[in-house]
Formats: sequence, C-alpha cells, structure tokens
Amino acid sequence: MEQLVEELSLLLLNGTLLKEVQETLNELNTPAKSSFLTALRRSIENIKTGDYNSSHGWIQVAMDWSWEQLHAMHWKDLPISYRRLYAYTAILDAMVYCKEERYSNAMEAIDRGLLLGAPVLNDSLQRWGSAVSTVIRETNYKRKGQPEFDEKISSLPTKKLKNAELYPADVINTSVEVLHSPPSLLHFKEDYMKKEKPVLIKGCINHWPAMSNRQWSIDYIKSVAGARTVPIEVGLRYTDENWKQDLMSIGDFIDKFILLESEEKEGEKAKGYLAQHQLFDQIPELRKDICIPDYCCLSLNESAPSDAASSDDVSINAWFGPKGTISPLHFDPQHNLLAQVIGEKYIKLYSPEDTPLLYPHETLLTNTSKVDAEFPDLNTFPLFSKATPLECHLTAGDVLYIPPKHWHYVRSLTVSFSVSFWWK
Ligand SMILES: O=C(O)CCC(=O)C(=O)O
Repeated sequence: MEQLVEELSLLLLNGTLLKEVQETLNELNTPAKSSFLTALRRSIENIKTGDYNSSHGWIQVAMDWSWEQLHAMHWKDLPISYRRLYAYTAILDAMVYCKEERYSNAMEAIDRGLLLGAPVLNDSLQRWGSAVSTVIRETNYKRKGQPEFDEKISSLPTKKLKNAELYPADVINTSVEVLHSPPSLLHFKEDYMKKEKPVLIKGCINHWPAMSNRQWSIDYIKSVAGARTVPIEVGLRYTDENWKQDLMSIGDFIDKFILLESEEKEGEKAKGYLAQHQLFDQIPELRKDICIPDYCCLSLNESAPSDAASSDDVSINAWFGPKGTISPLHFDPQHNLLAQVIGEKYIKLYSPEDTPLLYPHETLLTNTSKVDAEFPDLNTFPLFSKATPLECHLTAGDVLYIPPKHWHYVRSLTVSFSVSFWWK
C-alpha cells in the first residue's frame, strides 16, 4: 500500500500523470476541457502541500465534469478517453483518502473508477483496489480479533431444501441431457457444440478453489469483497417498468437483499440481483478461486487460423442473488457455460427454431421474450404452447452448456452464486 502511494506521489511530482491527462484531453474535442485540467492541477498542488480538504474539492470539480461527459451520450458510443479522465480523478481521490486513512471512502472511489473508468497508469486502479481491500480486511480483523464470521450467514448456502420447495409443480424430470463426468474436448465439441445441444455436466467445477479449499459461502464473499462497490439490479425482472440499477457495497447488498430475504422467507419485496457483472476483473482475489473451463478454448470458427480461442476472449460474469431472482426468457449470441458455485437454479431452455413461438420484443429487447416462461398467458401468447422446452435443475458443482442463440429462463431456488463464461 505504502509502495503504491509512493509510486503515485512520484508520478505527481515528476508530472507524468498530468502529461498523460493532457494527452488524453488532446484526443477530445470538448468545450471547457481546460477546466478539467485546471481542477486537476489545483488538486495536485493541494496534495503536495497536504491540504487534503481543498484537494478533494478540486477533484470533485474534475470528477463532476467527466461524469457529465460520461452521461452525455450512449455508453457504447462514448470515446474511451472520457472514461480514462474519470479514472484519473478516481485514482487521485483514492490516494487522498488513503493519505487520510479513510479507507472505505478510498475503496468506493476506486470501485467507481473501475466501473465507469478505463485502465490508466498501468492498471493502477485494480492494484489500488486489492491493496485497499486488504487494509480494510486487516483492520476489521484487528478490530474483531477474528475474521468476519456470522453463523447465521454461513449456514445459508448449504441449507438443504425439500423437492417440493425446489421444483415448480409441473417439473419433476430433467429433460436436458446430463453427464456425470466431464466429457473430453472432442466429445464436447462434436456432440454438443456442433449439434447445438445443451448439456448439464455434474460436478464439473468441483476442483475449483471456490468449491474446495476456499469454499465460497456468504461470509467468505463478505469478508473478501464486502467493501467493494458493485451494480445491483433492483426489481423482479429487467423487463419490469420499476426495475433499476443501484451502486452499493457487496456487504450492504448481502445485508439488505440476501440476509433479510431469507429471514422474511419469500417476501414480495423487490429483489436485488448482482447480475451479469464482470466481478472478477474488478476483484482479482475472487478470480483466483475460479478457473476458466477448458471447453472455452474450443471454437467452431473454421476460418480462424487456429481452432483454439484464447482465454482473453472469454467474458466472465457473476450472478449472485437471493432465492427467487428471475432472468426472463432471452438468448445471447455466444456459447455459454453457466457454472453453479452456491445454491440451486431452475432453468428452462428453448431452441432457436422455436423463436417464432416465443414472441420476442419488437424493439430494443429483441433478444427477450414477452412471455413469462413459467406462467405463460396463453390467451395473449397462444403459440407459446407449441414450443418445446428443455428443463433442468442446476446444483452446486454443475455446469450447463447453453449453445449460442438458445433461449433460456432462469429462476434461483435458493440463495445462489453462478458464474457464466461466454465465448465465440
Ligand atoms: O443465472 C441467471 O439468472 C441468468 C444467466 C444468463 O442469462 C446467462 O448466463 O446468460
């Protein structure tokens, strides 16, 4: 940590940071961009004299300016330079908070920078994230004399449920093909990827640290990542009108949506879901606990010079939530391995051939069906009854292969943590 602060102080003193900022600003054609540079210069002058209060004030001016630019256009059209500028402000903010030993504030600044910014200064934000997170953990440890541990929390993911609680009334059998040991790469490619056939592989991730020596539980996640800020989907389905996204710490998310939810049993309250988030890029400590399945190296792209896709091309997402989260029926363009680390999920799949029977939204959400896959309104969507679902029940250790463009509906049956791997 001291080393990082020193490293950054040096970059401030020798002008490297300001030079990079100036180069980034040169790439942009935005009015009033000089106000960003002026604010940053002032904040750095204040850091050098130890006037941290004024420094925060100037950083805030620069941050507000870049925040406005981030929101001035659609995310996908946004030049990456704006995200870099935001990252510089986050790094400076975090540095000042660290000098003041306000580590929770530093952590929040870093995560906002990681979520909204882009890599700068040799990926400093990620390194700061790990360092500050360690300081927070150690401080908690010293304060409590032991790692954070709560019996009520740790018993959650292992709680066994009766079948009646797990399955919707009409589902008894798994109709997706089930393999009880991992297939060879060749077998997987020929019989599932090429044939575009879903398959459930039991115990496929039992060798992951997250399933063995560093077994994930709610208290483990809270102690490793509780201070980190993440985007949470609030609402039952992303297709609902009152659905929104909030930023909050994983610790608050666990207290508010995972623990409360299990105490209140079902509860009609809005669900919170840490969904489709690249958590492992943000928190390398958790990335160490999972492994990219070898199958993700397989490609059907015959025109590619090599048959193998690189692991850099695999997009890894976390899906962490209470019992009852729902991902409405939708499809994605890539191959997907959905791995279940904690808890259980019910999944319904439809082949792309059924698309005309599934009533996709006509605009924006064209990859999402208008039909509630579990409780369909057949008066409004009569053709849906002709579609042929495959169903399965994913339990901890399992991996489900979902071929590209296969429709899938997912409901968690318990507190659940899944990790998805998408690749081309
Ligand atoms: O687990 C979920 O809720 C949804 C997962 C999903 O849609 C995916 O992996 O593509």
